[in-house]
Amino acid sequence: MTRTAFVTGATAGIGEATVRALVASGWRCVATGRRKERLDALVGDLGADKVHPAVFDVRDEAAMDAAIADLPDGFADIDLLVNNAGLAQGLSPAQEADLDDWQTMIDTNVTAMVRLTRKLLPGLIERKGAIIAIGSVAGSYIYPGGNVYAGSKAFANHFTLALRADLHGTGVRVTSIEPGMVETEFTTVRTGSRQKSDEFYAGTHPMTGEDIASTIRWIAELPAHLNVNRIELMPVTQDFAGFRVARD
Ligand code: NDP
Ligand code: 8X3
Repeated sequence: MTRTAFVTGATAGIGEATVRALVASGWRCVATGRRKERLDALVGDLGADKVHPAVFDVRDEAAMDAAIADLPDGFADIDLLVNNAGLAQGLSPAQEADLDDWQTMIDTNVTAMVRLTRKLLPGLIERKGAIIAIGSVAGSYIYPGGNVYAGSKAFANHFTLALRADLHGTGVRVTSIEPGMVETEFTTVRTGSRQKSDEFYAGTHPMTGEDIASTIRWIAELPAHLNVNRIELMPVTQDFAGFRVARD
């Protein structure tokens, strides 16, 4: 039987690669994002029988409700929720950061994720489905300028693990995927500059959206009795050493 995934943030990066990987393995996908033309292109590439485009801003609860209510036959019974949509804005130290940037990250990475999860949970329980969330190494290891992004991803990592506890006995599988550097549009969005993004990844051999997508697909297709609780991935060139001291 064809299974259906609901993948947020499918207009770019990890989410787009995830839709492509899942469809290649026979899944149907609800693909979400604000950029309609990107979702239309995905439907054009993969087929309207495989991809349903749901264009909405995840911060808009009414739009989220309408997108869920409007799911057509064949896409309405969700077996897998991929909580992927998210962003960082800015790298300024907390004392200089823009409060609007902080609010955008909280609204997107925290509020929208928990809202969508809560709304889809009854169906996921009914079908003994799965939730895979994209947290981040930024939720475990601190770097300067990470502040609210790091906090939002610590929330994502822990909310996902907490879901596992609440869903104990339901048969729903829950996984927190926590990647390090993945070259997507993430750093262009964070810095507002494609050039800064190119400089950030230059020479680092970062992971790709496809690397994370193949991990998502692997986890989604494991036998029903097996749960990967959390998985942390980094490119070989990145590590987690971070202690610093300030001297007089
Ligand atoms: P991209 O910028 O390439 O993709 C982000 C996706 O999120 C886009 O599809 C975007 O769609 C969607 N999105 C952002 N804000 C909204 C919104 N308000 N409403 C709807 N959709 C939204 O970045 P990545 O693929 O790298 O990021 C995906 C996830 O992975 C994020 O949660 C990020 O925090 C996480 N992550 C990324 C890492 C990296 O190094 N790249 C490392 C660890 C975690 P649109 O703009 O069309 O709305
Ligand atoms: C972003 C991961 O390593 O670029 O979530 O900060 S990193």
